[in-house]
Amino acid sequence: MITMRSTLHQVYADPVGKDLVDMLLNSTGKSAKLLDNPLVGGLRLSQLDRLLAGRAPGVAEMVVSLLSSRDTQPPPSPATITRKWWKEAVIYQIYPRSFMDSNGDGIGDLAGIRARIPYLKELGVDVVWLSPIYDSPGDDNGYDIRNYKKIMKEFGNMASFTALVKDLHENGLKLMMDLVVNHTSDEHEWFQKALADPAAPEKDYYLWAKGKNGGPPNNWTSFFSGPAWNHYDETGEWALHLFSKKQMDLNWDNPALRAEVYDMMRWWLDKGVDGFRMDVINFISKDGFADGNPAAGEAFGIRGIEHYFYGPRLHAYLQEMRRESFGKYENVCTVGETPGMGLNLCRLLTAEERGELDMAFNFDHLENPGKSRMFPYEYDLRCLNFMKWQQEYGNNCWPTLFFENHDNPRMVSKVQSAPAYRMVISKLLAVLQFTLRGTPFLYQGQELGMTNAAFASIDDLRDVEAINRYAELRQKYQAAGEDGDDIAFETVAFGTRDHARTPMQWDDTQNAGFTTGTPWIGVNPNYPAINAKNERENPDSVFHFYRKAIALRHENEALVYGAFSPVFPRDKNTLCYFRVGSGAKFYVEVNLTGEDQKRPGPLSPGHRLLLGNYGGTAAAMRPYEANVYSV
Ligand SMILES: [Ca+2]
Repeated sequence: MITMRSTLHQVYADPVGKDLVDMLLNSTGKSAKLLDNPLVGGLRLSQLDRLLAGRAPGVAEMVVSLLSSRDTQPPPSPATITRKWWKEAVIYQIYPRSFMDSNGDGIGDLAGIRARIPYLKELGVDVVWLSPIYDSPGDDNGYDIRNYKKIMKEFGNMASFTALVKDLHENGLKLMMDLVVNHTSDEHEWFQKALADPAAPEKDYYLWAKGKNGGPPNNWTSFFSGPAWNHYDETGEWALHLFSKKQMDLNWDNPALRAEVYDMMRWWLDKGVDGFRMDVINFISKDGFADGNPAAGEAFGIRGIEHYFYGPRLHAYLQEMRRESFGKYENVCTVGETPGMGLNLCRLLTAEERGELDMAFNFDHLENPGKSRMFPYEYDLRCLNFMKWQQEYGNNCWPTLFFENHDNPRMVSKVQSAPAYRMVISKLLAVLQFTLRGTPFLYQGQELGMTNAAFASIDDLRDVEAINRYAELRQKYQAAGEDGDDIAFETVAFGTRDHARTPMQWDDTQNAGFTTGTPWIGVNPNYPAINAKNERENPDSVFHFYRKAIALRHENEALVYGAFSPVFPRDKNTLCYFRVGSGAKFYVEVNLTGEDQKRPGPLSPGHRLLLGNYGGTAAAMRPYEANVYSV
């Protein structure tokens, strides 16, 4: 039991305590080695604030409160791994708005996706995950849902959805839908009913509170800038929105709301959906509306998060969700988007015997320690924390392997902003994704080595997060009497999610073959060189490397279920490991740096190169060289 008298060592010995400390250290770029110092490790929580010279009041109390009121002990790892289809699958994320436009309105659509099924087959993926395609006013590009049982009109209708499911299934592909149930659009009929009649049962589907001193109920901030509350004259109250002003948080403590969500999930499962990716699913349980801790808010860039990133009823709601929806169906796969959840928290969410989710996305590896997406820096691959997840996640849990998604700039551009080694780095990412333990998730265009866009002005951006952040930064500079427009733009241009949302580059015709009309967001001007048509014709392309890597994984069980054993772990410049199982053995060596590196271990005549991003080996490992051998 963790109390204010516990030492930092005792906190770190608690699995969830370890996650919390790691998260705090990571956000400040410090290492857990700090705790090896007995003077630090022996400190009691009650002494923490004095140590930090009063910079973090209330943080110790926050840690005690979380650790004493939540599950903190994941079940132990069993000796064997259960076989599941989704552990063997490769999942491909499509951002429908930017994938393929079939009717020339400049917006990708379901018929466009259908037309590209042969491309997905050629690449060799098994599952398509669609970012939201539900009816939405589009304030956050579909993550603000107006009607859960209707298709966004720009994307098609229920007939085009049914046709897509049929074609995917006939081609041996499964379909994973995005499930956005932490919030709805303010245009959802539930919210509209709540505004129209405060006595309507739907009012209690959302989170309302009275204001304080003429302002919002507490000091929480929204992920998309500004306070996390809107005031409504209709009700005389404030309603919570952790994201945009049009994304209203749902009240999961209301059983009627939960029943509506499960009913909706069954409705989609009955239509043949094979799985769900669940948007910010760990935020659904809130522990009341007390003020957020300012120091924690500073560390995580968001105030109030300790009240909902690991809420008191999270596990209960996920267990109930499984029982009431996807648990009633065969072979459904679920993956949670779980920001802020560390390794042990993810173990609690995904250990098989707990009956919650199959997999979770942890985002720690997407930024270097102490760095954030919104501040320019070059990503150092030596900071990849995969080892921990490969070795400590347990046989009852299964990792996700990903570098890109619709919320993050292109990984190849993060490593090198002017990617001289674009093809080499893109292929290195494939080597890791397809030879480590876990389920690989590709994001559209990653298999072509697509790069960040060069946005010239704020008018080029579409992302609500970036546009709000820009306005906030400008205001800050103006208030300080400075002209900061350029700095404000450069900051958001570096980290904007729009880098991942430029249209898929199909060929070298106008608009990269994405649309015959005007695309909703500009096409990356490098499309005449980087496009699917070129790459399919070139056997050394990034595309064919991904195709071969996917095939290698599909043909070799050892790369899925085989044991993972690292070698030369003290060499920080390279990452080397064996995968062993089913009578096969593979050796993987990766140079994580942009310089030549001495090979940490010798290759013998028994090492046969199967896949390598230089097409052969040399005496030294060249910049970002990555090779897979059979041994
Ligand atoms: Ca269209």
